[in-house]
Amino acid sequence: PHAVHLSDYAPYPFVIDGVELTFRLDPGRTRVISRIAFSPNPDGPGHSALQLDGERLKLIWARIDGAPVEPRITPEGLTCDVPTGSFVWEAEVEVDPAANTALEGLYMSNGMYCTQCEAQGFRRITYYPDRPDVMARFEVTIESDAPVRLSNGNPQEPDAQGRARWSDPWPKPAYLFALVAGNLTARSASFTTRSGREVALNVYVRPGDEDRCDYALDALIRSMRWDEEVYGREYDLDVFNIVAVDDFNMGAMENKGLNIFNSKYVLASPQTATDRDYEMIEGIIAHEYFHNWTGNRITCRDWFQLCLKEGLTVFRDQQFTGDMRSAPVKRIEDVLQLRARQFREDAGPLSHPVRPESYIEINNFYTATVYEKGAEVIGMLRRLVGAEAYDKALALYFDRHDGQACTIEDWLKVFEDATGRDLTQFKRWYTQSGTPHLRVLESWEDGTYSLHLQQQTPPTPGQPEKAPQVIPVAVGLLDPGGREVVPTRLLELTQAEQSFSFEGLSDRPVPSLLRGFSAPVVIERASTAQERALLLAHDTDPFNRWEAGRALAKELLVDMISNGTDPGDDYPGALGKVIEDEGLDPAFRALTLALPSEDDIAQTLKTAGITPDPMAVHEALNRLAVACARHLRAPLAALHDALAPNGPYTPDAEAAGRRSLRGAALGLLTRIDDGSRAEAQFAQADNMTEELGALTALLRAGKGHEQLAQFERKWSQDRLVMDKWFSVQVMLAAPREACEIADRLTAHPAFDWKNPNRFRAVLGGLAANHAGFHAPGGAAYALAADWLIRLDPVNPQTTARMSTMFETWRRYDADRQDMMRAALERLAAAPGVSRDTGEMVGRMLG
Ligand code: HT7
Ligand code: ZN
Repeated sequence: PHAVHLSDYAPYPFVIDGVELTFRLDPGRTRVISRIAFSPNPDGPGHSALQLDGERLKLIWARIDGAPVEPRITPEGLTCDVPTGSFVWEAEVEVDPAANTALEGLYMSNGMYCTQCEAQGFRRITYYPDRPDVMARFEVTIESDAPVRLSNGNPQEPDAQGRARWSDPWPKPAYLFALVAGNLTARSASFTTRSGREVALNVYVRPGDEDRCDYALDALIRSMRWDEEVYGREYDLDVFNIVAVDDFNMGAMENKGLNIFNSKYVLASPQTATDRDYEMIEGIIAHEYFHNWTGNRITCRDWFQLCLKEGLTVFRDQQFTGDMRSAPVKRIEDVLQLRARQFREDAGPLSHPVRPESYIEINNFYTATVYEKGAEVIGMLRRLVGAEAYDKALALYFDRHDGQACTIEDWLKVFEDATGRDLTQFKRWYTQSGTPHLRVLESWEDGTYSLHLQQQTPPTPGQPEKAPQVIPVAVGLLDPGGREVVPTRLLELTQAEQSFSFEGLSDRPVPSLLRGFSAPVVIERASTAQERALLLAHDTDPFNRWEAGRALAKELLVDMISNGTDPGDDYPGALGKVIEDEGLDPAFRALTLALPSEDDIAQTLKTAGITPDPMAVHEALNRLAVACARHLRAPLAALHDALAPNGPYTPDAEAAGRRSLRGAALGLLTRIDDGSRAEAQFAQADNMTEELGALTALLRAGKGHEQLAQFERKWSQDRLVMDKWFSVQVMLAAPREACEIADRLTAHPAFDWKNPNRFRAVLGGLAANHAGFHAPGGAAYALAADWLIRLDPVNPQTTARMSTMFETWRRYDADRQDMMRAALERLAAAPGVSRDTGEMVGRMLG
């Protein structure tokens, strides 16, 4: 397979004046009739043959200006000679949705037709220039006896034969096309935009699921209002439809006016969804809705610019959740995610820039780097120019580029024009891969405190040398008593090394560095446990307060693992002060109480030059948890009692925060008690957060087998809850049992391995059990590889994505490296390995 390069971009030779599509739906033989009006592109290369993308299509006939033609067909598309000037292409193709297990293009899920076209799925529906810079208006006719037939845009009266018709007035690239047909039922509401447009809102689900749509509908309404209030963006069609689908490769898709969602991110009731599920639903509904402006109205010129829409839309959904819930708590959650997924990616063989320069399979670049680091880059830009200038730049962006397919250069030019700032150096955040490390040295003399900052980015694949980046470092200073003596100041580090001074201080201060996690970097600073404890107790910046606790835990764990030391009482004591502080948000206290993950500790050890032993990491974390539980037994029990539900479940942030603190307390207590507290919570729970919280506390402590069986009996008919049942028992299994449990579950009658959610629950659960996945002997590596090899021909996209469970293989000892490499080599050598998986494995083996 050949690589595509950013530098090879060339405009398409034609523009499209209109597209008409007719679908005759049939499970095994759907016919798609297209009529596409082409004209020469004035910005194109001049007269050319017509080249259309197309894969797995059976061409029935084709015509140009009404005359039959016989194009040259390859597995990737077709070429056809065309007249100079404008012409009309017409064709009929046949596709087989029932046989489409890859879940790209037109496929079936539980008897319902649906589509997934991003990134390049439309070419599996009909012959078309399947590239984001070709934008066109679509008219769609659907012939099917399904009661619900949907496409993009506004619904039209059915035609004379009763066929459903849709008209989308907004030009769009093919990746935003969508069609849904089936026996669905809707929950509906309406929204009036600020200019008075009445918009019908519908959430379509399988019959029986309609009582689980209210939260999604409410989140949609709040997203629409927020985008008007904060970004001045209004919705632009008469309807906004959301459809929940059980078989879906990712979370959701922002098709114009017809968002399609993994049902996991739509359906919620207190009994079946956890607080985390509710928060994810709110965030993903918002994310897809916000794409209507950042992605749809202004789209990407080519797939290298993916971060243009994804980074900005993630940044917007993070702002939204911060506004709906607690901004500091949201920031901590986002940084936890960034470190767990993006820093991990950047530290391994899959590291790539936020704007990559080449790819073999674009689906492999929907990564934490493009999404989450892409969002961080926007956050830094906002921090550097200020909130007001950011708003001005965004207004200019929407004004200047509405209806266009744009690049990162366009985006940065808007900021340069709006602020007068030169962003040449800032652009390196888009082009350089790797996580910068910031070494911090300090001096103190005559009331002047100086910070000497040095930046350095380790080499990454294809980028041995790095140039200095612009790093916004938010700093505050505390005096030794914990009083803030210098409030937050934004330092702009632009050189490889630079010093910054603070004068007129009476005592040597304790710095609070990188407040709010002002840049996605790793700070290297030798600091004492006393300093950390001071920040944990007194920092005015909530993020750094949490960060100080986290750093204390990590340093202690590294010491326990490397030197065999005991956990001691200092860390549990410092935690105790936070959890008992009634003035602090319970959600914040819960985050402070949570220990770092095993994967995080393994990565921390590696960065410190120590080869992690997953079993030692597991054991140290257990010991620390037990020490915290013993030290804090009384306050934890008091919290668990005091935070017991005192009314019916509500999913709001405040109630969820109380439950998360209660859950964290229970998790620790169950490690040292006989399990009766968790068993009682499990038996009494009237909501999934409390029920699953109790079950996970029991499983983590090696108990709860009876509860696991009860849970299965109770929920065997609920597919989303059963995904939880499959995943928790693998994820929380003891290291030496995890692989056997996963293996046993793959033989369970409900293990429908072609369903991505179910496959991820078991095999993803195994990979998420750090010590279980890396348990001695390598059985988990082999089991995971066996299943990935089996899934690849059926669903390459999900296989390739899940193969990243092996991306850290170079982190471990020689024995584990050999076994993980062998698993990857087996995947690479699988007969007919997909382009998706082949590319990922090739990059991982480097
Ligand atoms: N823009 C959407 C990405 C997506 C996707 C990409 C590749 C293959 C399948 C996919 N499903 C959805 C989702 C988003 O970022 O909003
Ligand atoms: Zn997105």
